[in-house]
Amino acid sequence: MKDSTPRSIRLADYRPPPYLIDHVSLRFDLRETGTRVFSFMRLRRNPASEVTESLLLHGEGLDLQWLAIDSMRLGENEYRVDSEGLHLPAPPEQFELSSEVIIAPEANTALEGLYRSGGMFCTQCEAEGFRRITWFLDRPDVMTVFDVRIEADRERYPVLLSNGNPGATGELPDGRHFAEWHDPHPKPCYLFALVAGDLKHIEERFTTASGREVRLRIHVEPHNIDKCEHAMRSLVAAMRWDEEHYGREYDLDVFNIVAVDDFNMGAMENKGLNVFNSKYVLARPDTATDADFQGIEGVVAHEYFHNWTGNRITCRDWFQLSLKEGLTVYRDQEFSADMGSRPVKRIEDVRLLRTHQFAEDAGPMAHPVRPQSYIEINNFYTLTVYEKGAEVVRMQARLLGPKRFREAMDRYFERFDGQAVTTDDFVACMEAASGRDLGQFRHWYDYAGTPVLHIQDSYDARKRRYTLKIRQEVPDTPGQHDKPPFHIPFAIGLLDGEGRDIPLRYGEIDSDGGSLLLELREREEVFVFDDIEERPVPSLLRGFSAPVKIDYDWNEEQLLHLMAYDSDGFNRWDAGQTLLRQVILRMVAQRQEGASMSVPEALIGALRTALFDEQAEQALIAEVLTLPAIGYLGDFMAVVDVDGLHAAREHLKRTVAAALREDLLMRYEQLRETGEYRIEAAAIGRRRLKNTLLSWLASLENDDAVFQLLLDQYGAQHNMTDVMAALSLIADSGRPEREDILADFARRWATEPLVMDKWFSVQAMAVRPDTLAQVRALMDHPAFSLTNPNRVRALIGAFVNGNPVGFHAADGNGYAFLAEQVLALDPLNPQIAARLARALARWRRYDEQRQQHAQEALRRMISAGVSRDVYEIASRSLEEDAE
Ligand code: B3K
Ligand code: ZN
Repeated sequence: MKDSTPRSIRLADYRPPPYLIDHVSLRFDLRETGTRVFSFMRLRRNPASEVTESLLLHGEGLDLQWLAIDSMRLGENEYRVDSEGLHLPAPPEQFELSSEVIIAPEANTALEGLYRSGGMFCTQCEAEGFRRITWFLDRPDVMTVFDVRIEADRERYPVLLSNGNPGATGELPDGRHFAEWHDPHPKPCYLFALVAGDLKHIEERFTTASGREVRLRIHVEPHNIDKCEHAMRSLVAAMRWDEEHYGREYDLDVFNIVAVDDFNMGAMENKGLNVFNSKYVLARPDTATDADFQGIEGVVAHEYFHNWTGNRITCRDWFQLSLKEGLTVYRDQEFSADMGSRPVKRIEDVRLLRTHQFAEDAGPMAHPVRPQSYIEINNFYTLTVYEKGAEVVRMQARLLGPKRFREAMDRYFERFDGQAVTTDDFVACMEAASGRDLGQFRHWYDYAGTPVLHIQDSYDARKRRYTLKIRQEVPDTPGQHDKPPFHIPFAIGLLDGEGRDIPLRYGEIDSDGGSLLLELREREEVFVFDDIEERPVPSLLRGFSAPVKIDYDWNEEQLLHLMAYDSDGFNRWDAGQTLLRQVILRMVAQRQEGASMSVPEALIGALRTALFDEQAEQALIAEVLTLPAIGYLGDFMAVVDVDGLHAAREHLKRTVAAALREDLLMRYEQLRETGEYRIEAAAIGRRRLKNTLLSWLASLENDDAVFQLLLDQYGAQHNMTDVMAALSLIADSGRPEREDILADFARRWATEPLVMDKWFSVQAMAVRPDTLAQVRALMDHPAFSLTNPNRVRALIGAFVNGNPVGFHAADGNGYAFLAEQVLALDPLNPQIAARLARALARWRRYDEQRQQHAQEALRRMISAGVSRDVYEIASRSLEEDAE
């Protein structure tokens, strides 16, 4: 083990910080090799702490030059430095600590702390990166006022940025210059940021609701200056939206965004200086797809919204991460729903949750929204903390209703502004505003696992009575068994034979003509509805009112009825998905028995009806025509049969496409792009539908007319969405033109790394026998680099997570490849290595032979002596109790 034996950090061990740091002044002397950091900070004993022994200031890899308390240099026997940091044996009640350290950003490939990306300096401090910059109490409940002075070569680093508002600037000897920054808002050090580089910017002025003038700037490398507009539009829209929906205004004179090429995740909400992965800033219609544009809008908003939910009110400790992340994801989801199509956004979010978070919640890494322990906090920036966390906020909003929820949020901002708090504090505001007891609801924060609702219904024609019996089960997860029942908001409707909602009443609750919001609290509950004239078709969990699984024995007729008539758009879509799932799983079983796979006529008819639905948004039709992912379907099998699932999906596509070929072609022609590219909901929906139809058609492998459509759409080069839709289908084909088209794309975009990422991904995701060999070969391509996380995700990540057939190949070569790459990456960037390693977490779901190969790969990682990050993932994946 590189780090001795990794130690678990536990929520139960939380203690307030022994000292507080009221103020810090930092001076950075940025150099190509060896950067000096001078720090002057005022500390005082925390009245809320009982600890009186020595003080530990976190620090890692700092080359200490000198240290002084109240201007008195300390001798070497007056302090101690170890792998955790700086220990001061008996510091005064109040003192100023000053120090100078040398750090090496030029050698920092982990991309945590201060590092180089391209020609610039930048930082990433969340969660614990600040300790790689200088000594500090690197924990979120220590909030400090920061003053920063940056000194650097004027020519190479004309732009010098930090948090807060700009102060003095000026010249220094030797061609150097400086800039000072003052951030009046006390903040935890994880929100510190610094950027220095040769950057160009676009600028906008924003006047807040109360009249404050804010200067907005987006800084990029000069050649990217023509790709910033969409990010700026998104920022302005987000600022307005937060004022209108939450009454939250921006609170500094400037707001800066910087795009950085080497970045471990999407972006970072540093106070007043958001640092972004360039993937979430740069976009032009010819370089970015609709999904990229929407990703930018969502991430720009997410980081901006953190200014209130995260920065002004932050987390007491990292176990409370969902306090800021779940809430901010909920806010950005609602923003995007308002900007585009609300039903489509909901479907996309639920698809992500079901496909990936449910898998996490059912595997060895399962953890509650508020985890109880971790080895490496960076491993807990998970779908559970983010996406399930957002669902937990959404359920509270639903239970309270819009008015009470807004009151609760107002109360939260009022009560906790400037503080570091807990998820309990948040729920307490919900309780206070609504007068409701959310004690049982808190289980959502404390227990892992996706609850399952086992539902049975019956209809008594004589009594005109319909009965729903619901039993909830929360599965065991590692370290958590026999969980109590949850408080679950459960929205339902009952459809009559004509497809209309039957008006419902249950006790005090009225369905308002449509849905009824039931609240489940018991392990088993029975709901009785009287005066029901005929056996209804139940529409369950409308709008996905809770992140649960439904176990109900649907028949085909019911699903077709819901697909056609449900007044809840989400459930109309979901009925189609359930039907598709049933059909595909049945086909897999047929294939396993050596029988031929059959596609029911009724399904083909329903898809045809959906195709010509005049009422529905085009994007929604596209969603209906999108097959459930292999990863999601696998969860419904005792042993995942990847090849069977792939074969069944393909066969289904081919059968439907053959039956509906003329209809698909006609609709495709109608939807072809003619005018100017527009990035707005209706146009995005149209492209989405058109390209979905194209993918159905492309399953007709020997159809030359269809293949010509792919070539034409690629050749038209109308916009990147259409180009990529065609390219990925071409890359997936066995046609001879494939190589020329791929080469053409690479020629066009050789100098645009983010576009080359798309080229890497389509090849890595192609289902072809030679894909793994191709991926290996592409690792030698000049555009690839193991030190850039985007490249790694685009090539290795796309193969491992986006190509189930290739990755889970029975010979184990995919798993061995993963182990090899994790071990190559780990010394460079443990966070990225650990992310990749997760792909093996659910190895127990596969057959014996694959299990053997997966275990070998995981053991190989552990025995190689890996980082804490990878160790935690690999060792938990192998634990007995894991699944
Ligand atoms: N808060 C950051 C994530 C930091 C991840 C550190 N490993 C981005 C976000 O969620 O907005
Ligand atoms: Zn966030």
